[in-house]
Amino acid sequence: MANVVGTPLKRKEDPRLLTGNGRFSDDIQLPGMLHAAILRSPHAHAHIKKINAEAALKLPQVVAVYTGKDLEGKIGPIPSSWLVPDCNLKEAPQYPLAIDRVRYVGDGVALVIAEDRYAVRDALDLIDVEYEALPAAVRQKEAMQEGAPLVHDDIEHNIALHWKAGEIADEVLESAEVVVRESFYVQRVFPSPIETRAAIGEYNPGSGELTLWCTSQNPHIHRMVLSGVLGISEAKLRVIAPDMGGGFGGKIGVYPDEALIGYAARDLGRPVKWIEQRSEHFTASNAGRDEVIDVELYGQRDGTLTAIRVKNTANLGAYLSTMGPGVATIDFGLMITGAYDIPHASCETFGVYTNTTPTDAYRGAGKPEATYQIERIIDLYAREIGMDPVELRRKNFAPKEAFPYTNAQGLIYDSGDYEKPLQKALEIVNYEQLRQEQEEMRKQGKLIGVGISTYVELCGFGPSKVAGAIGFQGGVWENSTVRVHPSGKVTVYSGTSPHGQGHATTFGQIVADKLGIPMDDIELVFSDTRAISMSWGTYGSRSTPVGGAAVAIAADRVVEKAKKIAAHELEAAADDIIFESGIFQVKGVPGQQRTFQEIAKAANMAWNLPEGMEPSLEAQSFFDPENFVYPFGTHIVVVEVDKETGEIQMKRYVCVDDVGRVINPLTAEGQVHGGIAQGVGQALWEGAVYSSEGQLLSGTLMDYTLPKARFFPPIESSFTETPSPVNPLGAKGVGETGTTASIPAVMNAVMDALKPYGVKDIDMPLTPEKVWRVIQEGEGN
Ligand code: MCN
Repeated sequence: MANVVGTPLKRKEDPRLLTGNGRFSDDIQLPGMLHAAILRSPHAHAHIKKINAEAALKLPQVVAVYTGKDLEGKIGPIPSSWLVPDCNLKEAPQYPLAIDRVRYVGDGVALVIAEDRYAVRDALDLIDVEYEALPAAVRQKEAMQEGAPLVHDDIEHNIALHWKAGEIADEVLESAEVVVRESFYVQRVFPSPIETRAAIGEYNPGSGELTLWCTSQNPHIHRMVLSGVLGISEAKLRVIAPDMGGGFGGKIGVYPDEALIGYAARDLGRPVKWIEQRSEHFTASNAGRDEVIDVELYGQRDGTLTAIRVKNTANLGAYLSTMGPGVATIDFGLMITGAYDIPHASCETFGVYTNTTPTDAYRGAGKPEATYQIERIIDLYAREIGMDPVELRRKNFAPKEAFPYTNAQGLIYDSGDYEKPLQKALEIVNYEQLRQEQEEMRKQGKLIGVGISTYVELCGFGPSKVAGAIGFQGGVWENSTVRVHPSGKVTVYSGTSPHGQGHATTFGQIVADKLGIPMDDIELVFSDTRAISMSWGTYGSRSTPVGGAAVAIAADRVVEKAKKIAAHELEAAADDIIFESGIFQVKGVPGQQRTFQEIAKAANMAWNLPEGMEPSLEAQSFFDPENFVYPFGTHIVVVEVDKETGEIQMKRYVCVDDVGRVINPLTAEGQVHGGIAQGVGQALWEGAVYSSEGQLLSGTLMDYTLPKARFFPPIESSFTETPSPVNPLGAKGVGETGTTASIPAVMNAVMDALKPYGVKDIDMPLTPEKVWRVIQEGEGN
């Protein structure tokens, strides 16, 4: 079998999951297992005066109660993994349990361990904590003001970091004929995977090994960080990510909870399980976004854009999360020019501590925010100079001939042809006609809007030396082993850690093509630090361009060795062996051939190998890409706004994405759909609401609206293919493109619909109430 790359194969993982044979964290049952729960602070900011756990400890099933003081000196603080340089970064220590002060609603105060999961929750209620409430800093701009409550006493104005990139000369700004200014708020949202977080620890006192099953998108990062926090050798700490019901960035982070479970399992010598409650998830799991973005776009009346100046004030929450500091700085600030050849750019980011749950990467991590501000301000600029928003975009696109293209902030976009998906999307949606229809409808009093976003995003981080230079406390390479068994069946080990993306299928396709064997002969192994030496996990849409590339390289190495064995058996030179569709054949001599399976057997038996060749057929690769990859595309949304109710209905959603070579069009399209759902969710429905005291008012699924399938029109998705030169697959990531592109596309559509009312911006989410108010005000009511 060959040529399955590019074919829309159904996901190989689904039959197992759909028939209930998945093994998620809560399915894990170990003999003698105890259950854990974490008492969390109800205050956003308070001193802990006293903790009395006597009543809880009297419950017969309760085994232990730990407080922050009990653990002092025994477990280290949880470090951030992205120490962005040159920004005066101030990292406040985050201990696994608060010691004398809680800093957000949800901050851990005590860990309770009991024989069963009911007793453990009963025990939580019996712990008496005396707090002295303190004023809270909640919103970032207010938290920076003189006199605002300090989240950490020694960090002035709550400023965790102040980062700058790019400078613009005064003459450039002064020579602009047009300046458009706007302040956008990309609100805080919750990743909300179907499965909440979980951890199960098991300690073997004989071997001194600790095994931790946890909902991690990157088990090796968990192992690396937790080995330091728990003071255990990486060789004695095994981290396994079981099947996972999604992550969306929320399971990248190394959390206090996982450290606590590892600690308790070791301390008590019995397995301990912790499953996060849904309501707990809202306050104890990292949130996404929460950035106030002030933008100024400069240019000429003819639509030539000359400069963009951006200030981002980011709410980092009470502590620096694993990736948090990098999201609003590097990920955001280097992408502010988007797909446009704007020669001058500058970005300044303030990262601010507040008494709220920490924020971290959430699908897109910085890129949706960067894309939002540029795609929104470009629409406002088009409006200002009376130009069609498509024309303005076209006029300023980084031209196809300029690739690899260096943007104003110094990033080198690997490959691009922005006109291609734009043209295709315009044709699909029939843009000219759509605009005419819109005019007609407006005359009839109907509010139809057309929104466009021509995005580019950065993903598939690499190389590792760049990661080091930008303060990432890890590498960004990937690792794979392709092991061929005597029968010719194959096990592939990959360091990426899929949790819904379909790597077993996609990577299987890559190997099937390389080795010319059926998909069913290939098994994939992921997510276990004992099986895979080292890796950096799944996030930043890196698995295909980096992990998939590592798989392809390892498979190529297998073929290289197999060719030598075939040449030896066929008494030919290795260069004369052609390998096609699983058959090794001597060039020009039909019939002189060996199958892949025959060579697999020969390699493993080692009865007749070339002189000096080692037995077996197995290869490993470590791939460190030379650059990031930059997928791009065009999303066009048509909406209708109901004048009477402010409700928004999406009439059409057309997207044309270019993610380089598409490995599996079906799973890739699934990724686009999922990404769009989360982006549209941000634009229209989702949003964390905090009171001025720091209480989360949207902490249940009754108060926080997640997108539902029925809210969407059919998504008309297609691809163009502009290969990436930075990996052997020519592939770019697709996991986040839908989110990045859709937020401004939907907003632009609604703002276009509301154009008759002169409104330029409304804070997301665009709830019917907000939209209705704008219409009422516009109509002079
Ligand atoms: N793919 C393809 N061709 C390409 C690129 C990707 O066919 N050129 C397909 C493959 O099936 C691949 C999938 O798309 O398995 C995603 O690949 P990639 O873009 O490399 O992204 P990752 O696998 O690294 O996944 C991470 C990305 C991110 S950052 C978030 S957040 C996210 C997402 O994936 N979270 C998800 N998609 C998710 N999907 C599910 N179901 N659950 C999540 O938590």
